Amino acid sequence: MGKLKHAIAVAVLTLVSTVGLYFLFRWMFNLPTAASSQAGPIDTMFQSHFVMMAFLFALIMVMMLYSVAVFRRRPDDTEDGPHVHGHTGLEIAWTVIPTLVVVGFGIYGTVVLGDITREQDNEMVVSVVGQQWSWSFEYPEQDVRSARLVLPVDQPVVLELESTDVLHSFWVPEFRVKQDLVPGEVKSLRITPTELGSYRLRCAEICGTSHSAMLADVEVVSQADFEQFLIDASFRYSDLSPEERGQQFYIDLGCNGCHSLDGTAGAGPTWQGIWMREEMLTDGTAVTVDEEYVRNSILNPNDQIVQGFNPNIMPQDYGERIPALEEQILASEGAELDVIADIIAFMQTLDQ
Ligand code: HEC
Ligand SMILES: [Cu+2]
Repeated sequence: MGKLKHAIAVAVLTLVSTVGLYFLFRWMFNLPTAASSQAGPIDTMFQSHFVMMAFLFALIMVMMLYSVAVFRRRPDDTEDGPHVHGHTGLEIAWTVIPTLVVVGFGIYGTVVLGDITREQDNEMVVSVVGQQWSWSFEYPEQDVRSARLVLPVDQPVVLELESTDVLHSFWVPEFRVKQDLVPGEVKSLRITPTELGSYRLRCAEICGTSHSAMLADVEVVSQADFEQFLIDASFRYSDLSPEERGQQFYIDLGCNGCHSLDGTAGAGPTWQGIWMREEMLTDGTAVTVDEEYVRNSILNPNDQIVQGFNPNIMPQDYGERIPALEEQILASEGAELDVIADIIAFMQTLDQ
């Protein structure tokens, strides 16, 4: 075979391997759904890197394996191989071409970075606070706080990221972009979500023992659903009086399913006139409905059973649900509330 034939064979094998490897890489490093307008240029850049990686890997491997196979020593060949003293043209080529490719990728990356971080028209501001180990969100223009990030589809958003303690990193893989949160600084990140759906925000910077649990729900919703979210989220327990809050908890925690307010019988005793009422218990003792008794009745419902009622009817999990609700309110409203104290305040308004 002449030199040209070898060159053609290597070129064809390299081309075929490049295409094969490119699809292998795409399959191996399969990217999640692209859900923001920033994802487009980033994915194109990813693909171009995959092409380059596939080509370089194919080029080296094909040349090496081809030489091993085709130019191997034959049994009767005892001659030395020819001495090669270098090839100036080749050396210039393999210096200049990679330099141009690397510089080219550098310029390309800079252009894409400029593209995805550029200020857009009509941006909505959302401030994001990361702390060990949770996220909270505030919509300053709408005066709303939330424990999940809800974004209207196709609306350009600028996130203003702050950390209260250590480094964290804001990363929603479907949006592609990622930004570190640096204590003492406000970092910004631009996203225009383009696909309705539910995503997961995860902290991408090791930040302590519960780093892996530093997650938050992200929802991309229609403009109408976003308006509804703002209405729902602008309701704040901390804006109500303790008595009003207690009434709200009575409904939100489902107490109203079993405890009436008007004296009618239900699965549990009516709350009409409950405060400071004398209650007969199934163990024969009498008790006054005071703070201690109410707390115990909620947290340990089977401890003291009111005569005429059954144990195991009242849910046993308020000891977990109430602290969870308090934590949720702390995250979304920044207010430290005592749910049971508010329920008691409500009970005190329910005289005969
Ligand atoms: C599925 C029904 C059910 C739900 C829901 C329920 N309870 Fe009860 N509750 C009962 C029953 C039955 C009793 C009576 C047995 C007992 O003393 O545990 C009771 C008793 C009580 C008592 C003692 C009442 C008295 O008259 O001495 C308090 C206080 C109480 N519940 C508070 C609550 C609160 C607060 C909630 C909501 C956070 C709630 N309950 C939700 C069924 C329920
Ligand atoms: Cu973190």
